[in-house]
Amino acid sequence: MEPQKKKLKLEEHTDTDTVDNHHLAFHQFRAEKTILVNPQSKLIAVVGKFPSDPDSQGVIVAEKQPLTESSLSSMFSSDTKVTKSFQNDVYSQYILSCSGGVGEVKVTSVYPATEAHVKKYSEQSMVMVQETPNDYQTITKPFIDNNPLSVDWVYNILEGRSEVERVVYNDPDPDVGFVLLPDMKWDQGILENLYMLAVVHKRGILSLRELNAEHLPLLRNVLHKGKEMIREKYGLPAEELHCYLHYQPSYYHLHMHFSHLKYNAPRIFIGQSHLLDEVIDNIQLDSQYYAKRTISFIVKRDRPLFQCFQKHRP
Ligand code: M7G
Repeated sequence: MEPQKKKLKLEEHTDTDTVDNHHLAFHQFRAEKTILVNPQSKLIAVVGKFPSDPDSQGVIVAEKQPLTESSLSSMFSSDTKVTKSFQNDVYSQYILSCSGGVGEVKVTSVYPATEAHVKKYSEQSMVMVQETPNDYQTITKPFIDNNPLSVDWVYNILEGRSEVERVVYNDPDPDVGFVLLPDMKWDQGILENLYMLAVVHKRGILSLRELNAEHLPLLRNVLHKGKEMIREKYGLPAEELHCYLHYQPSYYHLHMHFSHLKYNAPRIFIGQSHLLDEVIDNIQLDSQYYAKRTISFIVKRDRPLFQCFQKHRP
């Protein structure tokens, strides 16, 4: 026998209809409890009831629609309200309030952009590279000397020319000091997406590869003071934070990333990130640890660095 379909709480005028053909009357739904909020998936789930059926509960899972090419015309329309968050060198960030159902969009712009920027932001397949100490000297180091993305934006931060009001902490010591501020990728809206950047004052330390025992006081200072300042400013305890370095970085001026443990931060995965705690420990065991070891890293296939590796190690 056909199971009897329950009469659900439908739009008022369809009270006698079944669920198959009609919308739920969302305007009548009373959310009682939020059971999941996922800012990264832009998703919320709630449990609640329709007052006209107090014996039944419903779960509603709501998810924002992703942006598509058709969203662009709304975004770039003259009706869009534009609010600037910050500008540093060629980089700037805005909140666009768009019509046409697109809503609020966080926008990062690079203008004017070089070909290297276009490649950095383009979708590409990834490849794994094993970089020996000799490869570093003969391939990576010459690449860095000739082709790096400009770090003028870093100097603007260190010298107080840009993002001054965004700085959370500045230890001006030339050897162990650093500036802590929100990463361009975090709009400071949702704590679970916390993504902070610590940029060291000392110049000339290109990356993880160049770290040794001489840098231990600097690394410890960033780790401990950075966590303390994030707790003070955002109330987030140290044990809910990641602190790590990327290898390879995009910008060759030493910097560290702090992110919320719940945040699936950009390039947090194996082959790209090195926990600062472990970096310190490795250097304590052997000052030349990062000079001597082979380091594997994942890089986009079209990035100029991978092309250099292909040229030298076809
Ligand atoms: P990376 O590991 O060198 O490169 O990190 P990635 O972008 O490939 O991860 C550099 C970090 O600096 C990134 O997380 C960027 O989002 C961040 N960043 C880059 N720029 C140009 C700026 C900027 O102008 N201001 C701030 N606050 N962060 C930036």
